[in-house]
Amino acid sequence: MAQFKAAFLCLVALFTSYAFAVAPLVVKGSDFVNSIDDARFQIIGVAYQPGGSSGFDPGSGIDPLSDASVCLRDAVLMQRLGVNAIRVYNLDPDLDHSACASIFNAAGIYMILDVNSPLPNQSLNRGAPWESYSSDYLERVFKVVEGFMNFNNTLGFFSGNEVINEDSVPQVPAYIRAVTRDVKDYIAAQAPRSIPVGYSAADVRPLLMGTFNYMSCELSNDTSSKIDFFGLNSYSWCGDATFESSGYDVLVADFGNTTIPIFFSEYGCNNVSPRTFTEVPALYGKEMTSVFSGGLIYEYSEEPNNYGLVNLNDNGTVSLLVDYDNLRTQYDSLDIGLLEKANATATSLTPPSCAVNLLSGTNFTMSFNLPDRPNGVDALIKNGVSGNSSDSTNAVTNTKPSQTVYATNGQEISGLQLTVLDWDQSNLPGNNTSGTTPSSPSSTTSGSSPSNTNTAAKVDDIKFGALLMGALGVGIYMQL
Ligand SMILES: *[C@@H]1O[C@H](CO)[C@@H](O)[C@H](O)[C@H]1NC(C)=O
Ligand SMILES: *[C@@H]1O[C@H](CO)[C@@H](O)[C@H](O)[C@H]1NC(C)=O
Ligand SMILES: *[C@@H]1O[C@H](CO)[C@@H](O)[C@H](O)[C@H]1NC(C)=O
Ligand SMILES: *[C@@H]1O[C@H](CO)[C@@H](O)[C@H](O)[C@H]1NC(C)=O
Ligand SMILES: *[C@@H]1O[C@H](CO)[C@@H](O)[C@H](O)[C@H]1NC(C)=O
Ligand SMILES: *[C@@H]1O[C@H](CO)[C@@H](O)[C@H](O)[C@H]1NC(C)=O
Ligand SMILES: *[C@@H]1O[C@H](CO)[C@@H](O)[C@H](O)[C@H]1NC(C)=O
Ligand SMILES: *[C@@H]1O[C@H](CO)[C@@H](O)[C@H](O)[C@H]1NC(C)=O
Ligand SMILES: *[C@@H]1O[C@H](CO)[C@@H](O)[C@H](O)[C@H]1NC(C)=O
Ligand SMILES: CC(=O)N[C@H]1CO[C@H](CO)[C@@H](O)[C@@H]1O
Repeated sequence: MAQFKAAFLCLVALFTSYAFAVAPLVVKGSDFVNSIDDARFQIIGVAYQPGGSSGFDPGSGIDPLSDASVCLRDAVLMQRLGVNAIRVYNLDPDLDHSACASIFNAAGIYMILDVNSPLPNQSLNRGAPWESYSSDYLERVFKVVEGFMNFNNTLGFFSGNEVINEDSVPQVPAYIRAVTRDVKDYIAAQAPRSIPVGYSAADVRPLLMGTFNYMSCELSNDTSSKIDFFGLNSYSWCGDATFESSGYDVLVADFGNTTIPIFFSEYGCNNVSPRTFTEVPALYGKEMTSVFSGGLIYEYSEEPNNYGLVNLNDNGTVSLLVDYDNLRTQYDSLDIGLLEKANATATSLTPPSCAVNLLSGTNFTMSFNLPDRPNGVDALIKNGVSGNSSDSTNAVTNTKPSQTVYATNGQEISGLQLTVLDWDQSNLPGNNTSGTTPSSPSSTTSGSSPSNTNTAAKVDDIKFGALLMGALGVGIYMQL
């Protein structure tokens, strides 16, 4: 009987490890670490917003993580590329995301999720944050948390994206800390584990360090308002730049004292096309990994602003672009051992206390007085909101995408398949690749043009469009 029971438990264990891949990550000092084995985790990621920032249409019943067949197709191509994380911006909290979350989990890919959207009352208004900081707004935010808090591959939430810039009023930082506080209090009251919450900043250099210090310091009278990690949207390395010419050296010096994880929440300048991603070896090399925890390339799918790694064709097929091959080549050459090495100094750092001498920048706030919660929000936190929350991760049984995928040479790639990772595994470059073409699959086409060549989009146009949307955007301020 005991033997039978042991065998049965073994089977259960096998099944469990088959179905559920990644372990939750936790923040320790300035590192993300695996909660099971304490290995350091660095983000090798891509921004994932098929349809682009303007494609978000909650009435349509579709968002980037709602269609399992699309998620399977993209997870397989991302696994093959070598990524271990995606960032998803605009989510409809009324949809069921469990199938997609389970697919990315099985692929060993974590999710970083923005709780806001560009629609009215779904993000802070940088001109008058007190108008948008309402219980309706926070209920929507909590529903996003509710929809993702049960998945072990939820790496974290962004409580804001590029809210602070030259046009934001001085009160904005206090409101971002207030939203961060409310999200963290909601997680503490309702989620099965502590999930990190961070802020994603535009690279507006005069405001950057003030923003970072304001958000990451310890406030003894409002402890949960401190961010757990900081994302920087940085487009300062273009073409064959260097560590110095890109200003990455300045970032490393400026952020050298960080007590929380920092990473590029968007990067990948496209002024020079095709992109060869020479910043990738710099970001994951010795000079930067002591301060940065990787980054997310902007962006998976080709959209009007020309940052795509793949073309999502109207007929459901996918065409890989040369940037996909170039990025994969760069990822494949990374020293994974270096990336996973934990550093006892880094993991034991504690944040500084908030004080005005940490702050800088013209018109940057000097006040750590945070707004009180709007009426009714305490009750939302205490009682929970009714989001579309799946209890847990499902087993992924269908591993073969139904869509055709074309290599950069136009040939169809056959044999594409999701590799379901073992428990406690996340994806790594060079592992878990699938798919071949009739001609040599490994020939990279670096140097040739993407099939849909367009000249690189004008950075300022993109920025303007994104600011108009009032939320996410490609923060392109190369003020070196
Ligand atoms: C999530 O991680 C915990 C360990 O922190 C583990 O006990 C649990 O089984 C995991 N759940 C899934 C669905 O993988
Ligand atoms: C969850 O989403 C599914 C479709 O995505 C929908 O049919 C269902 O009604 C939603 N449930 C709730 C509680 O919103
Ligand atoms: C936004 O929220 C405010 C305050 O709750 C409300 O008065 C206004 O009608 C809302 N606007 C939209 C477009 O929903
Ligand atoms: C980092 O901390 C050291 C020691 O406290 C200090 O001298 C230095 O100015 C700090 N650097 C930055 C960029 O804040
Ligand atoms: C370890 O972490 C500390 C604190 O962040 C940093 O100063 C140091 O350079 C790191 N060492 C290595 C080898 O990365
Ligand atoms: C789908 O569309 C792409 C891009 O227009 C085209 O190259 C491909 O041949 C089409 N495939 C099918 C099966 O229609
Ligand atoms: C600072 O704020 C003042 C008063 O609102 C304004 O006149 C000035 O232009 C601002 N300066 C900058 C650099 O934004
Ligand atoms: C909380 O502490 C900060 C920093 O010490 C201080 O500036 C702020 O006035 C305090 N807020 C309240 C409500 O006491
Ligand atoms: C996975 O990747 C690591 C690091 O690149 C490599 O050492 C290892 O051999 C790979 N494993 C498999 C099964 O390909
Ligand atoms: C089949 C296969 O290649 N599996 C690998 C997938 O990636 C993980 C982590 O990178 C490896 O441990 C597996 O061996």
